[in-house]
Amino acid sequence: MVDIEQPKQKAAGVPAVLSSFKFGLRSMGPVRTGRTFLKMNQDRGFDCPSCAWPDPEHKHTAEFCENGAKAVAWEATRKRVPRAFFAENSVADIDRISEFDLGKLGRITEPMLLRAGATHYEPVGWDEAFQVVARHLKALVDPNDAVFYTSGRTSNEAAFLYQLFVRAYGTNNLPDCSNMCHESSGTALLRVIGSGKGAVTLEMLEESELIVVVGQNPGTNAPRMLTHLETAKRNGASIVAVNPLPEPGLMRFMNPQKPRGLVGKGTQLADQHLRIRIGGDQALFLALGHLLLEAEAANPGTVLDKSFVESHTSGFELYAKHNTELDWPAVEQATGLRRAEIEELAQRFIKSKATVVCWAMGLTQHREAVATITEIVNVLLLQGNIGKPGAGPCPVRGHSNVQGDRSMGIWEKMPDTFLDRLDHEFSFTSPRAHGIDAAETVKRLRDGDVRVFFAMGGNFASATPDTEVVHRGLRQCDLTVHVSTKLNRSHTITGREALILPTLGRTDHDHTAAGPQSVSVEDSQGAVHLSKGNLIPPAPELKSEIGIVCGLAQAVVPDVGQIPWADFADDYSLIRQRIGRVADGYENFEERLRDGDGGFLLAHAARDKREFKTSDARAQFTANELTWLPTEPGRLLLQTLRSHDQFNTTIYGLEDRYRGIHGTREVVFVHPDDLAELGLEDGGYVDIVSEFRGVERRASHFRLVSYPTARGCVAAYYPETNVLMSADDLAKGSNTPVAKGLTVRLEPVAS
Ligand SMILES: Nc1nc2c(c(=O)[nH]1)N[C@H]1C(S)=C(S)[C@@H](COP(=O)(O)OP(=O)(O)OC[C@H]3O[C@@H](n4cnc5c(=O)[nH]c(N)nc54)[C@H](O)[C@@H]3O)O[C@H]1N2
Ligand SMILES: Nc1nc2c(c(=O)[nH]1)N[C@H]1C(S)=C(S)[C@@H](COP(=O)(O)OP(=O)(O)OC[C@H]3O[C@@H](n4cnc5c(=O)[nH]c(N)nc54)[C@H](O)[C@@H]3O)O[C@H]1N2
Ligand SMILES: [Mo]
Repeated sequence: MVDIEQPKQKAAGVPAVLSSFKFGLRSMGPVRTGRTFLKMNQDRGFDCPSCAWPDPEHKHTAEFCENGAKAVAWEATRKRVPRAFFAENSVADIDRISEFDLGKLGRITEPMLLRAGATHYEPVGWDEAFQVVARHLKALVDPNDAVFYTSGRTSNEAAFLYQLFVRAYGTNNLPDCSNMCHESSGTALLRVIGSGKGAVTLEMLEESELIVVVGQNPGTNAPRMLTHLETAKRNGASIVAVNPLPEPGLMRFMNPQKPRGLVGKGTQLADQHLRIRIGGDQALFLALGHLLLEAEAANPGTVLDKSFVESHTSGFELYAKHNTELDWPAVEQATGLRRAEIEELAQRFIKSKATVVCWAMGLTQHREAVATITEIVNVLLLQGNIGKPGAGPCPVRGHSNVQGDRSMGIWEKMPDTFLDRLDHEFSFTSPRAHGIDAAETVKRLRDGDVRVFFAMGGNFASATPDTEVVHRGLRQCDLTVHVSTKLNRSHTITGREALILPTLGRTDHDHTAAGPQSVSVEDSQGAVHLSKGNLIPPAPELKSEIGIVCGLAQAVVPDVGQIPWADFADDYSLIRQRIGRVADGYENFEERLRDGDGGFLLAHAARDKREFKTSDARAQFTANELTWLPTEPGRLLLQTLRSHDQFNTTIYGLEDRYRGIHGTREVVFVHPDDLAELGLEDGGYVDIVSEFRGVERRASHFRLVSYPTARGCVAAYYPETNVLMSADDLAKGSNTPVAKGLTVRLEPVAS
């Protein structure tokens, strides 16, 4: 039943614990629920397949959260999609099932093939499945007509072999979910601090005096982060939320890991909330930098870390000159904030000796995301807030191993230094021409220029912009292949031929001819550790992602280089030995895992030694022009975001408890004054119409929800709103599809 109520004032607590167990019991039953939840994020257990937030040394008890528990229960379900399902339902029938209901069908257990001209998938043996892929790939004159996508759950070992296979085949077409996620962070940070990775560890975060959480909803998307924010708070930190929405997780938190967090009022987390207008962050940080410079000029030697600026940075003079004048009216318009609010935040920066800025999709999925992130780094550099306890830039990654996949070479433009080592290690020559990213793949699909589309996990058909265009493009492929744990939309939008290759998940026990195997992952803060599933797999013949890649490689590129695919399939430590000789920072991988009792922290020059691997070995100040998103009357800025009951395109349920939404996802959150101004009413229905470069795109029939969002800003859930995005609307420099800050209008329709 649809029910809309007031948004919650606080997050987690008893409802979160109950919700985890309810979902667990429903999917797994009592024994499996206990067995699974107790092994999560534990020493010698499996890594939670949900978000990339780190675990404190992997030694604590029950470090799990409601949404991690849902991710696990979703994967560890007892349900299986039976053979009969595919015999009874044509692909067109399955395509009519919603993403939510597809996920509920259960785990897939055997390879399924859709033959050319057929209407139904049919079971097929592994060898035949590999031969189908080989037949298509070998027939291509140009390997670049094939595309190999990766989602961020793939383990280090599987990712490493997968990119090796793709490069041995002859292309760098390795787009990944990161292209749509933190690519802007990587691009910006690499440019200004010489590493694309965040420069803050868990311990550093807890020592911070000021933590600014910008464009991120940790209460839903990285719930375990709240525990660490709470600790930092107890250590004296102030916490500031910069967000168009008053996200309950940030406002008040009841720690479900602690008895006193289950009852009572919880911890007040945010000391200040700046209800920023969508796309106003660059203006905000420009203003903060301006205020810091002004305060330093008024009281020299009290605000900036002059010695850090002089010895470790370049570009300060230019930046300071550029930022002496500030157009306050423009800043207020851009941010929707009052000058006094910005000045209050500036005072917090001035007072703090150690500041961390965290961010996620609210910053990265904007046209000017790269400039915005470099603007944040400007402010951090002014006070020397990098490479010391309690300080630094902290992008919070999404998928549990998205950062590790990059370290392993999943990137369409991996540097030659990596490729040289790869070639040397395996005695072949990998291509040097850059491949295509996710946005470019969408464009190639649109132009009918992709022949084979292969996906290692994920749900490309739903996660990408311009849904109709992507679907049309996928249907024009000769072959589409998906390595997956469960059914999703990407399996029903098929090429002329299509394969579904089922695989083991993180929670499944992986036993090869050489015995039980573990894989490894790298979290958001650069900690690497082993992960080992403990549940009996859904079917005995199910292969791991590693087994699948090795099988494919033996069918497609058996003679390229010297690559012992069969040995790799049996013994994953052999893969780690090779990773240790190829991947940056992973030297002596296997030994360090052993010595570190299953985990270790990767080095990060800027974080550990204030060394910056930029062209002049200094961190870079950048002078950016003020950018923001003006709108015409009657137009609003739309952000597409996650509910509390989904993992990306996987829908766990129709509840967005913290925001007061029950039983539906087709809602659009609008400020009450905007509703009044537009002559719309809470509870009424509208079509959302986007207008990019004069082209209209429509998402039909959304219920209006009056909500305390920033003025002029509306929000609706992803992926239902991906139909509104354009494949040409991309972040400058990173090519990330713009998913926040779309110009839209709301057209009333009959309910
Ligand atoms: N349970 C669960 N966990 C997840 C995921 C999931 O779907 N479910 N997804 C995983 C993945 S892949 C990722 S990338 C992360 C995503 O984690 P988040 O980035 O937290 O995800 P979103 O829901 O996109 O939330 C964007 C936040 O930014 C705010 N925002 C939007 N526009 C702006 C803006 O212009 N300025 C500012 N300052 N704020 C803005 C929104 O109000 C919202 O709070 O979570 C990961 N973890
Ligand atoms: N409008 C809009 N679009 C967005 C975003 C947004 O905020 N707004 N966010 C973007 C972001 S941040 C991201 S990361 C992308 C996500 O894009 P993807 O990573 O492509 O999408 P997911 O929904 O995470 O993929 C889920 C599927 O992965 C498969 N899967 C799950 N576990 C495993 C496993 O262990 N192995 C394998 N092989 N498969 C598995 C399951 O079949 C499941 O259906 O979407 C992007 N798209
Ligand atoms: Mo993501």
